[in-house]
Amino acid sequence: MQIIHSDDTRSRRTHTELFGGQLVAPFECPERIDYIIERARHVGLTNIKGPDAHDLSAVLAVHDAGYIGFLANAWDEWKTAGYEGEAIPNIWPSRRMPGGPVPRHIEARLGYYALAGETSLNADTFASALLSKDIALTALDHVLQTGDPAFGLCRPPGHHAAVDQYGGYCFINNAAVCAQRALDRGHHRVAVLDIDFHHGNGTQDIFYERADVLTISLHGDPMDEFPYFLGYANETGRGPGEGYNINYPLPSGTDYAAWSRHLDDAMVKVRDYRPDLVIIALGVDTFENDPISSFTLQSNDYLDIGKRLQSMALPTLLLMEGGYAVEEIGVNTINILQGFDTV
Ligand code: B3N
Ligand code: ZN
Repeated sequence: MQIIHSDDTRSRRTHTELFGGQLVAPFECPERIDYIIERARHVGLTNIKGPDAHDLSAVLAVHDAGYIGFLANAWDEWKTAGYEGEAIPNIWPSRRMPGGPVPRHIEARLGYYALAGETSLNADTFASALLSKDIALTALDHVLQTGDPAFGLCRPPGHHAAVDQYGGYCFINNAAVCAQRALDRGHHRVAVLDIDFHHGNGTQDIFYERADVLTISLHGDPMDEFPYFLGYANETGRGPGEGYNINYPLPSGTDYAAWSRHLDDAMVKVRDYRPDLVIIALGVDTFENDPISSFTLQSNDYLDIGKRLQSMALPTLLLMEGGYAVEEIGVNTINILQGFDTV
C-alpha cells in the first residue's frame, strides 16, 4: 500500500478546543499521525512518500471561493482585531436571523463560515489544510496512475467541511476534492464510503444534488452525536441527486457484529453503483476506547474491515479522518491497511 505522509502535518497544533464549557487540549493533535506512521514502519509498510504540491483549482471546484479566502485571511484579521487567544466563533446566523450579507467583522465572519464552535484557528491553520489537501491529491494521483490503492495520511481531517463551512476539526474536504478531481480527470462515477464514527456532513452537502458521486456514511446517530443537524436516514439526495446519498445512523454502543452488517449493506450499494473509484473516508473513532465516540469496535476488527473493503475489488483511495484514542490509533489504522493488503 502506498502511503502519503508529511512530517509537516505536525505544524498544526492548536491549544484550545471548546468542550463542556471549557477550553481543553484538542483531541485532534499531531501525535495521532506520529503513532500511525510509527506503526506503519514497525509492521514493514515502508512504501511512504511525501506529497506533491497541488494548486487550489481542485479545492475551488468544490468549495466556495469566499470561504477559502476567509480561511486564508482569518488569522490575520483576528490578530488585527486585537484578540489574544485562538480564533473561535461566538455568534452564528441562527434560525431567527438568517440571511443578510457576509458581515465585515471577523467575529461575525467566523460564525458565518463555522458550522460548530469547537475548532480553533491559529496562524498555521490554512497552511495545514492545504498540506492535507496535497496529501490527499498525491494519494489520488497514485491511484489514478497505477490503479493500485493508496492511503493519504491527511491531517487535519476533511469530511465535516461543507461547501462554505468548517468545523469538527475540518477545513477542506479532502474526499470531496479528490472525488471531483477524479471526475475532472475522466472518471464517470465516484463513490465516497465514510466509515468514520461521525457523519460525513460536508461530503453529503457538497454532492447532495448530484448523481455522479454516491455518498454513503455509517455513523453515530445524530440525535445523540456530532454533527447533530445532518446525517439522518431520510436524507437521500435532492433533484438529480435523489437516491445518491445514503446514511446509516447507528445507536450508541454499536458493536462490530452490527456495524459490519451495515458495512456489508453499504458495500453492496457501492458495487451496484459501479464506480470507477471508491474513496474511503477512514476514521478509527469507532474504536471502543475512543474518548469522544460511542461504538465498541476492537483493534482486530480493523483487520477485518480492511479485508472487506478490499473485497469490493475496486480502485480505492483511503483518506484519514478521525480517531482520538491516540495510543491505539496506529494499530487500528494500520490494521485496516494490512487487512486490505493481505487478501
Ligand atoms: O462531540 C464532541 C465530543 C463528545 C464527547 C467528548 N467527551 C466525552 C470527552 C468530547 C467531545 N465534540 C464535538 C466535536 C466533535 C468533532 C468530531 C470530529 C471527528 O472525528 N469527525 O469525524
Ligand atoms: Zn470522527
